[in-house]
Amino acid sequence: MEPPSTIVAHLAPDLDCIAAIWIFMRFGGAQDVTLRFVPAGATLDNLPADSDPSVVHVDTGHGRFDHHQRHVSTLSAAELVRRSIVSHDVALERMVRQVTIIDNGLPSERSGCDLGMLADSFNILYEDNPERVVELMLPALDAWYAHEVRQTHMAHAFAERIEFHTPWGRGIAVESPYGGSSMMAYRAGAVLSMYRHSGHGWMGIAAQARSNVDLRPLADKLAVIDANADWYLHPSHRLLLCGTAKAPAKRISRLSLRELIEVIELL
Ligand SMILES: [Mn+2]
Repeated sequence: MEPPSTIVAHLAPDLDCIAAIWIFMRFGGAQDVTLRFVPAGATLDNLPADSDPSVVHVDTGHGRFDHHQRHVSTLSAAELVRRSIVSHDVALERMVRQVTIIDNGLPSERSGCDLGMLADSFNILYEDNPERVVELMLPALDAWYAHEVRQTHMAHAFAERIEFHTPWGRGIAVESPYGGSSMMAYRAGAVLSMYRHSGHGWMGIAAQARSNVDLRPLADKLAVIDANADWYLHPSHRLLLCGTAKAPAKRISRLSLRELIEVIELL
């Protein structure tokens, strides 16, 4: 569809409403759209929703991007917009599924990412300025999308994981442009999670918090066989890192993931 010139949303825009606007702006070519706000349920100038093709209503007005007349808990305004303008995007689908769950008040498995609360809270600060609320939420949605894109990449990389033996139990190693996810490794029963960040060449080894892993002997060994790399042993002895976004290594390891596994297997 052609990008709309005006998007009509409801006052005190919630996460669903803002996500619907965000999808139009980021995926539907509507970067320079004019936003208008009406009481929830109403339409712009009381004209029927969808009567003007350059004006879309999201989450209000009972038009094609409002879900309130449909009474289906698998729908939201964001989901209707996504279906109509984005054909295939796994990260976006994951994200909008959460928006729909939150919008319908269904129990969510994802407690950490409460952007619904953030939108509600901006509406406290900017009660009379819904446009400001949307403006502040857009980068948060960009960040959430980036997170989902990374999760999608990590899931692919995890499917290609290497499993190996350590003195403490199973190890899982992953190489990807985003490093690896120790959560994924632990969930799969690993006690040791290892990754290589293919872009920067950073490497890291993490052990489950409730384990008896001590990475000190490995750190000592690496200090000899990989002496030119900036390996850092965390005081807990459960984290051994050579380069992270927080502390980029000046000298990365020359070892490959396979070579590092061999060192661990020979401990
Ligand atoms: Mn909604």
